[in-house]
Amino acid sequence: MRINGYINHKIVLIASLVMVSSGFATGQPVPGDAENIPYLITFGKGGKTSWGDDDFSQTWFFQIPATYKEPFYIRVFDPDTGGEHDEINGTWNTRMQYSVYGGAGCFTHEDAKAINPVGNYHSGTLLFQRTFGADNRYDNNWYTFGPINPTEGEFYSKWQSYVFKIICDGISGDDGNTYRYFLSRDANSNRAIEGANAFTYEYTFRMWNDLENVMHIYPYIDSGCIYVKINNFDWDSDGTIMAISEVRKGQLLKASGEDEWAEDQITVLDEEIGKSYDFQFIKRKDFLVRNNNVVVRVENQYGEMLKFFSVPIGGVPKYNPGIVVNKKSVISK
Ligand SMILES: [Ca+2]
Ligand SMILES: [Ca+2]
Ligand SMILES: [Ca+2]
Ligand SMILES: [Ca+2]
Repeated sequence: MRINGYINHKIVLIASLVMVSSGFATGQPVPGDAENIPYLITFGKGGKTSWGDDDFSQTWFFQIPATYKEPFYIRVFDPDTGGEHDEINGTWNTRMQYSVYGGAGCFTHEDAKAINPVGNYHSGTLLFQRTFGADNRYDNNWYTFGPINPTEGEFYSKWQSYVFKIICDGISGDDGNTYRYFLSRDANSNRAIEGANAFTYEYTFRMWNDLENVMHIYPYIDSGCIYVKINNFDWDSDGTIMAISEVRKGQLLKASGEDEWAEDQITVLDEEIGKSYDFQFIKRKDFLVRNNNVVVRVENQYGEMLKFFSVPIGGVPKYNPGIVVNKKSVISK
């Protein structure tokens, strides 16, 4: 549908506001609804980085608005490493440890916000911990942590929210664990919490095994961002990675090959501040790269890591040629 730029912009803006204010039914699954990513993936620490996980650990945070007072649950789909969904290497011999943290420092400790599982990245108060190997009970099924009282989280006044952390560590073995999370009001089903969100600083995920699906992640551009450095790992030369915003039609990013990092840098435009980029992962079409796992992280000019939110802040950006870009911001690199 082609409509004039001004109206189109208004529609996008209204859609964005609706998404931000509702957050409902989209904020709770990890990966998020708008991302079209089948699974998170974490390998056992005996694995090879060439299979697509650089550090055998993945950390996610959940943000729950202080207005929500009821107990909640963190549900994990296919927490085991065996049977369906997971990626075998030889025989199944891998154990995954899930740790749920609340309390002071679970989010704001600097090691928790770093991209490598070193130092005190397990900061905060341990609420739950459970280790899974191959386990028929939870294969292709959900395991539920909780109930959790929202006030057991770390209160973060800037968001008027409580923040929790869940870490998945591949403590032994060499197989790949695919899994998903859901932040739920209910222990036995997935019921979203209005206004909640989830985020990570380093995203390790599985691509779809087909040629047509496009996968997305949405780094949030906070005020003060002048440029961002984008790193991706083990993309296996699987097509193209693009950055899109309302004022960026589709900028190709340098993409990695096998078992290597690629780094690229883009200058942030004024119009992009306070919103999210859409990073699109578009698989090559000449042959299917199977079971492609990739790691992505973004940092600003100070080396601070940007957050990937499951519900993109400001909504999913759509390029709009009707927006006049502030020329000053283009020149000011
Ligand atoms: Ca194995
Ligand atoms: Ca499984
Ligand atoms: Ca699994
Ligand atoms: Ca890969």
